[in-house]
Amino acid sequence: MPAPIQVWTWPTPNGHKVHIMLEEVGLPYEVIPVNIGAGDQFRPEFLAITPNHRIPAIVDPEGPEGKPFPLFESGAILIYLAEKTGSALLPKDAATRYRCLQWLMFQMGGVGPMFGQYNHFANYAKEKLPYAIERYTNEVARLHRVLNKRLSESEYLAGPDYSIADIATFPWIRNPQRRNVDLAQYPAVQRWHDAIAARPAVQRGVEVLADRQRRGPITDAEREVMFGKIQFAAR
Ligand SMILES: N[C@@H](CCC(=O)N[C@@H](CS)C(=O)NCC(=O)O)C(=O)O
Repeated sequence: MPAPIQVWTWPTPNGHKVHIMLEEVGLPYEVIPVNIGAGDQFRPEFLAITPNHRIPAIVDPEGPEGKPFPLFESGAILIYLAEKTGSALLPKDAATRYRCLQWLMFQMGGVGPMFGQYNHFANYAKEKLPYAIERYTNEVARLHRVLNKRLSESEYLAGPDYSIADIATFPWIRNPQRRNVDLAQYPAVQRWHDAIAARPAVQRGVEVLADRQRRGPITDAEREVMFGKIQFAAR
């Protein structure tokens, strides 16, 4: 039995990617909660693993050359865990593998940051700026259209099989009401979402730390931690 992988995490879409992946590949793992609304991401023990003070991060006690190995950035973690386990979730065939990486990068560089900005301006910002809300509403809709086109032509993002590209994207598509999106407008995305949501590993993954999930509007204290001086202090 391999030593458990430490997962420094919180129940957010980027955290869920890693929880789902670990459940899919069946590696043992130990969850270390990092309460990002309370400022745990700035604790020295977490900064020793990631200078970016964002979840998720992992420490594999049996990393390359058998040494403990810290890693941050959810996309890199998905690739690492797929390669570590030899999983077909990172396809072996060259063309499908690059297609998988292409859609993984599309999630990391497009879906995640743009949906995140939508959340910021529509849900977190005190001042509601119409230009910003309109821009990110349009971008969220555009990205759903791109996904819908791809998924009208292909069962999953990389091709006929479920892959780390789907694992990265799914947590951002679930709970569409948080982005004021009606998935019925994107029938191929809805079909894909429902297939992934039915997977037992996915159901277990999204339950990790579910009892710690933030409910209701953001508080002033959380806003200060996430967007105030603490966030931007030199470290
Ligand atoms: N590109 C990073 C993004 C990580 C990220 O933004 N994590 C958020 C939670 S989903 C976070 O830790 N936020 C804490 C903060 O903003 O202080 C990844 O995919 O791992």
